[in-house]
Amino acid sequence: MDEIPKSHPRYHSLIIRKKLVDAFRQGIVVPEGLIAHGRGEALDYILGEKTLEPAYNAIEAASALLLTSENPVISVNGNTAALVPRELVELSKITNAKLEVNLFHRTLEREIKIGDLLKSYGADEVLGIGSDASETIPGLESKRRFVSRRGIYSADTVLLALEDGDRTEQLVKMGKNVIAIDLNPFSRTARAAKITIVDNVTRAMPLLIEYCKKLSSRHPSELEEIIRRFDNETNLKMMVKAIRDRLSALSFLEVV
Ligand code: PTJ
Repeated sequence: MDEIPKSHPRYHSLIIRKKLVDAFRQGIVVPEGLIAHGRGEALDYILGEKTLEPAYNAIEAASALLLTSENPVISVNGNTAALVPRELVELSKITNAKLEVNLFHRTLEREIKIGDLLKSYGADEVLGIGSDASETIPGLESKRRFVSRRGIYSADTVLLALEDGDRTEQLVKMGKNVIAIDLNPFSRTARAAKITIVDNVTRAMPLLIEYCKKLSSRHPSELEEIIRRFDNETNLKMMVKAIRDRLSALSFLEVV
């Protein structure tokens, strides 16, 4: 593929596309993942491709929750492995969270490739591969239902990104704290999660790392207060308002 010139006005966006297409060619991302990215890209365009205030609040609460959880797990799919492999591993180390591969379009070959990719970035262990995913999430029919006993099955907190709503809802029914990263504030995942970060995973993950580092010296009671103060529904409403304001600001395009 041709080099993307740094001077291109949409350089960052093109780099993200390239990462996904390369990972698709390597068998890490599925074609459906490229379509899902297109939806995300459109939403991100409306956000102005930047992290908005409500997302910062959600990132702070999510960091506090990860730091106070006993068995946090970071769920990894094809798109997140392609976009933020280094950050997934770094966040898992800072928060003592396990990494688990959990795919909608599940094949053993992809699980192994994603596991190997994370290990190449320094992960010591990657759960959910092959027979390790021996437990089942009740009430779920997709192949996402197969999870690791030591991982998502017994987790108190699960961080996931680019997810379909079904599994989020079932994880919540299992009593888990779900932290979702999803550019779509209207999705079932966004509404079902305890904390939803409406932001691009490529911006949200480095910020989560930064906030976890910053908050790690705080007393647990302070972290619990941050979590207690956060209300997902209110935060999503603030996000929708921010989107509405952005669209109004763009209304100079209106044809009268
Ligand atoms: O790798 P697999 O087999 O597990 O499959 C992964 C995909 C992404 C194909 C699967 O989870 C899927 O179909 O997801 P959905 O239902 O299309 O949901 C993806 C959600 O993520 C949508 O709400 C998108 O707006 C959002 N999204 C897309 N790109 C990003 C994003 N959110 C945050 N950051 C992004 N870069």
